[in-house]
Order: sequence, then structure tokens, then C-alpha cells
Amino acid sequence: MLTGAGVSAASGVPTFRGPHGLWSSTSAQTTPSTVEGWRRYRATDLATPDAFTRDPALVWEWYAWRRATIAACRPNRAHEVIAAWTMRNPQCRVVTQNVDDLHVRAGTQCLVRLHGSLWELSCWQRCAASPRTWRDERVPLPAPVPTCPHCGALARPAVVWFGEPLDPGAVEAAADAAACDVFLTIGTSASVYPAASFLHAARRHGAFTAEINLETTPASSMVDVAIQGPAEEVLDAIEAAR
Ligand code: BV8
Repeated sequence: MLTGAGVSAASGVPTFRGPHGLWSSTSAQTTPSTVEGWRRYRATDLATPDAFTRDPALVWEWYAWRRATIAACRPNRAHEVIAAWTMRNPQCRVVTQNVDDLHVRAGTQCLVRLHGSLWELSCWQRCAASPRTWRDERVPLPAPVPTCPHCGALARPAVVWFGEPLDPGAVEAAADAAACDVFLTIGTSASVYPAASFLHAARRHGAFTAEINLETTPASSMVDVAIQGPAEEVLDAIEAAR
């Protein structure tokens, strides 16, 4: 299965797009401190290497706000059911676009984190002394603009930004997971690639495909079954019908 921000919505994690989404098309005037404030930023204002080069403090302010927001969130019923499926069935694999780690906290096995984690950092200069990423869950972080403990250069959130390649190992694991009999796409606007491409791969492999979402997405016309409803309720009902 492929999951997106909609799976975490019931936990209180803001989604990116849609009516209450974080990212809209208008530009922002001031540095905000609420969802309404941040939602006036475009993705290209914040989740790109260029944005970080231009204004690392603004990008870190956004990630610090997201970390503080998500630190107060707990896995919801959607995460719990998905985790239970992976514990019961080692064949059940989860490919997530989410960087909130709520699947991790729910105990999900066989998890592929396509876009990294906002609880991990990496050295902006990729210095030889630092590991590829390191975990730091402190909220707030000790400095508004963290530095690499190994070389003193800027540290960055260890997430994949627009225009950056995904980890080849994660892409390979996701492609392997898409070679399946049943593929669910849950809580994603199916608008970001290559994540959205794994549904296509599953269909090419002959998988039965289903979508669980509140709204119609580009995936809705591609799947065998499109279920409109909240993931936390639909997954709970499927588990209850077991
Ligand atoms: C790359 C991490 C190449 C950071 C994220 C034109 C066409 C196609 C592709 C492109 C293009 N131009 C550029 C590209 C490539 C680009 C891309 O796809 N752009 C899009 C915008 C068109 N992709 C990239 O840049 C990727 N890299 O291609 O590299 C390359 C190769 C070699 C060398 C150099 C480069 C990297 C993409 C990763 C970006 N990082 N996140 C961070 O989070 O800070 S993206 C971010 O948005 C998420 O991680 C996620 O992947 C993505 C989509 O979000 P969703 O999860 O779908 O969430 P969204 O809010 O959009 O939707 C929520 C859905 O849930 C809604 O449908 C809603 O109805 C539903 N919902 C809400 N509540 C519920 C619910 N459903 C069920 N139940 C509920 N309760």
C-alpha cells in the first residue's frame, strides 16, 4: 500500500493540499505561527533546496513549527489497523510519503519511508564525518538553525525536497512492494512523483487496486475500487469485518 498525508489527518497533522491544506498558491507576507499562516506559503517557498539556500532560517522555522505540531499528535485508528496488518502478515508492506513517523510510532513493520523523516537531520554539506542522517526529537531543537555536530555546517531536515532525488534503496523497495496482488492507495492526492507512480506499477503487475480518500483524485479513475471516506473509519470497518 501507499499512504499519504490523509492517513495522518485524523491525528491532527495538517495535510498539504485540499481545503485545509498547508500549501496554497498565494505567497506569504510574514513568518506565521499557525496553520492559517503557514498555508499561505507555496511548496516552492519552503520544501526545496533553493528555498533552504535562500533562507535556511525560514525553512527551519516551518519545520520547527511542523515538528512541534506533530509532537502533540498520536497515531490514529488508520495507523493502528495498518500496523496490525503488517504484524499479522509479513507480505503486507507499507510505502509512505509521510515524514511524521506516525506509522513508525504505531509499530508498522515492513515500512518504506519514501520522503524521509522530519525527526531526522542531515549535514547540508554531506560532510564525511557525519552519518547520512541522525535522529533528534527534541522540541524545540537547541538552535533555531541547527548545525552539523561533526563539521559545524548547516544541518537540514532529512526529508526529500522537491527537485531532489529519492533514496535509490527506498525507490527499489517501493517498486518491489508494488509487485503485489492487492495495492491500496490511502489518503494521498496522487499528485507527487515518483510516489504516485507505484499505483501504475501495481496495475501493470496485475494487482487488484483500491483507493481510500475523502475526495476524487487522479488515482480514482485508475483503481478497481474507489472508496470515498475517512481512512480511519474505512480501515476500522475493514478490520472489523475480518
Ligand atoms: C524528483 C517531504 C527527480 C518534504 C515531499 C511535473 C509532473 C510530474 C512530476 C513533476 C513535475 N514537475 C516536477 C515534478 C517532480 C516532483 C513532483 O512530483 N512535483 C509535483 C508537485 C508535480 N517530484 C519531486 O521533485 C521528487 N523528486 O522527482 O526527483 C530527480 C532525479 C534525479 C536528480 C534530481 C532530481 C521529490 C518529491 C518529494 C517532495 N517532498 N514531502 C516535507 O514534507 O516537508 S512532498 C509532500 O507532498 C508529501 O511528502 C507527499 O509526497 C506529497 C503529496 O502529499 P499527500 O501525501 O498526497 O498529501 P496531500 O495533502 O497532497 O493530499 C492529502 C490527501 O488525503 C487528499 O487527497 C485528501 O482528500 C486526503 N484526505 C484527507 N483526510 C483524509 C484523507 N483521505 C482519507 N482519510 C482522511 N481522513
